[in-house]
Amino acid sequence: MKFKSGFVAIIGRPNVGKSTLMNQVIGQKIAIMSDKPQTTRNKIHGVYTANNSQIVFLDTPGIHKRQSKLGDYMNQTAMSTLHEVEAVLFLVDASEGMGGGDRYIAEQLNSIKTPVILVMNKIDKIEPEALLPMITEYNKLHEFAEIVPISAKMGSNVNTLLEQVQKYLPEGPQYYPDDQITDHPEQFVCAELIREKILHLTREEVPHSIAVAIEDMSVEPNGVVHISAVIFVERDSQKGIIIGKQGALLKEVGRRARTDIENLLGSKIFLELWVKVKKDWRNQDRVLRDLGFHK
Ligand code: GDP
Ligand code: K
Ligand code: MG
Repeated sequence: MKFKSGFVAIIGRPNVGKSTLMNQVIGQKIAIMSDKPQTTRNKIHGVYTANNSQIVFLDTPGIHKRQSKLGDYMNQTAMSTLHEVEAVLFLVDASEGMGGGDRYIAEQLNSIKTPVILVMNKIDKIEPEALLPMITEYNKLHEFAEIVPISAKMGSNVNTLLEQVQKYLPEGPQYYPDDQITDHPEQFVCAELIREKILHLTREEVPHSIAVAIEDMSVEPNGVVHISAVIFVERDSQKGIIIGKQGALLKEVGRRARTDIENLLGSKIFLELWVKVKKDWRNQDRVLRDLGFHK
């Protein structure tokens, strides 16, 4: 049997469970998850190797309405990816029904030739009878190659989904070794884990105004990994929020991030966190490039 391989994009409006699905498939936490939209900013590659085939998943930033240069970047990244892949997984939240955001994406999909698999997620939250009318609605908007209901969180029917995806892979090389699950540098994942903790610990006004950059990551002679990270905010008031009363919030961010990063790297770490104000960074091309948002 010849080896099959290919790239598959996971798209869908924010919070439908794209990162949860990828983590479920890959079996390890690589894309950060939260209940706030726009958690994922870059494309994250997850690699799944099994049954004489390799699927490279691209977890795209959510497609959403234009707000800022960062928003534009995220839309472009998401749409341009769809032409480059063997199949598209269009994730929707079956527990919420079709919304304007889902409709918008389904319509965008009519401009690409790539097969689209409609993945109806969060079925653990609904009665099975609720699926059929929703499928009828979605079928009016696009001719889907397959329709697969799943629960990314519980792992239900995810194997069926993987089998369906494998059908669309052409013969191809093994791009990554068996044991590799992501092609992102560890530094990027560490920065994302720190950002995730801030999202979890702050309210609405902060999350979209932060970026995290790892300034230094080095191994000390005793094996401890020393990481120095900078949290960028847009305003002085946000700096105050992130630091918290007597540094309490930043300390908690560090405590939680350290646990996850130690699990990721498999070694003890020493984490230094700094908070810096970079005014209006979301609308500055140069700053975006420095932070790793490549165009
Ligand atoms: P993304 O923005 O599309 O990447 O969504 P996330 O993967 O970050 O998930 C958003 C929220 O939905 C998180 O709170 C997840 O725990 C939750 N979620 C994702 N998949 C499921 C599922 O299958 N069932 C349930 N009940 N919750 C889910
Ligand atoms: K999210
Ligand atoms: Mg995500």
